[in-house]
Amino acid sequence: MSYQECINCHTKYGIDEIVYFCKKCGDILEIKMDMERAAEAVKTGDHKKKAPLSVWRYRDFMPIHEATNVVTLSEGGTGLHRSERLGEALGLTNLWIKNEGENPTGSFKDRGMTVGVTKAVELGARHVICASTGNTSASLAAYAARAGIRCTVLIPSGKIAYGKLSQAMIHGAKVLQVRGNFDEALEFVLKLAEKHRSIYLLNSINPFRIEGQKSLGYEICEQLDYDAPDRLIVPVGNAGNISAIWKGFSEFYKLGLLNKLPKMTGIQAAGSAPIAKAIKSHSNKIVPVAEPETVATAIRIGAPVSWKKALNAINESHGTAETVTDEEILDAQKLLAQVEGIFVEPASASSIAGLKKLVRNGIINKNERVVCVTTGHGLKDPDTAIKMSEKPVEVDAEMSAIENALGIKAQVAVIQR
Ligand code: AN7
Repeated sequence: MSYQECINCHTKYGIDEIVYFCKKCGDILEIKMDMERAAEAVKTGDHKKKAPLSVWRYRDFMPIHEATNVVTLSEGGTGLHRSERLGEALGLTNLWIKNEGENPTGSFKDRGMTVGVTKAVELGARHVICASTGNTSASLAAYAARAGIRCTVLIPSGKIAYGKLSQAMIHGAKVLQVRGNFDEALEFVLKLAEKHRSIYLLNSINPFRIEGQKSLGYEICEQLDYDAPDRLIVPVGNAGNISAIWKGFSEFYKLGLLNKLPKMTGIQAAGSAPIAKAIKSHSNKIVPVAEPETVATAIRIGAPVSWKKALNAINESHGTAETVTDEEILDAQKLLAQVEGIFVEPASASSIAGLKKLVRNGIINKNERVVCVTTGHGLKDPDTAIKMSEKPVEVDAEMSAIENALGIKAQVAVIQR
């Protein structure tokens, strides 16, 4: 049987107990997977027979009862794209992009929500809630709609990208725009879920979300034929994803499916980088940022809840963390879109911007096999994309005007017989 365990004092909790923080020490929890069940699945190859590459291919690795119907929109199974042209531009020979924008609501959050909302329904919850910089709310709203349960999302007023807001709204969530930042909104949902026990909390402190997201690590392993990359680069906000991906790789390692582990490398926006600062100063604690600021609104988070898990992932894997400026983020977004055809939102592009900086600084060497995770689709934030791109040229509806605009000479048509 799998169970929940405090990451600090290791107090154990049952898999069907609704508990968000350790009752003894207040720290966050993680799921300890049923290793016997997983090992059996590996031995028989059952997980591969069950489904194509996707979150639920790993059902035997998930803390969900066998009889439960899952709430799914076909998440995971995203592309791992060999990126030769981008690699060349950055001076790398073996670069890959794992593009999480290919998920049903356009971000990696769907991996966590399919498991989190399935668990919510399994526990009998009829109302789910989260605080969000945008993608979590879009995803939760969709999965709650799919499950037919009530959904409330708290978002920072005026600071989330329009695409994400439109998703939460059209899926019928109750959207509360809090006059404050994400960290403040999160404080409220934590208190609300403690006070009103019928409301089930689905922020990434909920360890069932992390279980879904760990499939990102599993999939990369499978897509690389069980030969782990040398390095995994991912944007970091609340730090759930980097922790989840590390959990995925570590579990496959413990199951004997891998013989090495990647260096986990977290990238944060310079204006909201408590984890990168802690890593750079060799500290085992973070100093929260009171007023986080960045164009990458998805990762505008000053007090990441999973900071301890993230520091552990980075340190244990001998990885690192780096900061990038807004300008570097936007340049990377454009570069990726124009040399690889992959359109991602600014927060996602921070992994590419970080890669560029780490290559430049000699931290990453040119032959490392690097996987960059791009976490969310570019259409989430069309305003930013339009602002930084070449403006469309308006032309008269005439051939000569169009040729003029293209800088090609008008030619006299030769009619061939
Ligand atoms: C595109 O939606 O926190 O480090 O509330 O949307 O796991 O928090 C979003 C985070 C990276 C950071 N890239 O992941 C939310 C939210 C994108 C994101 C992150 C987010 P974590």
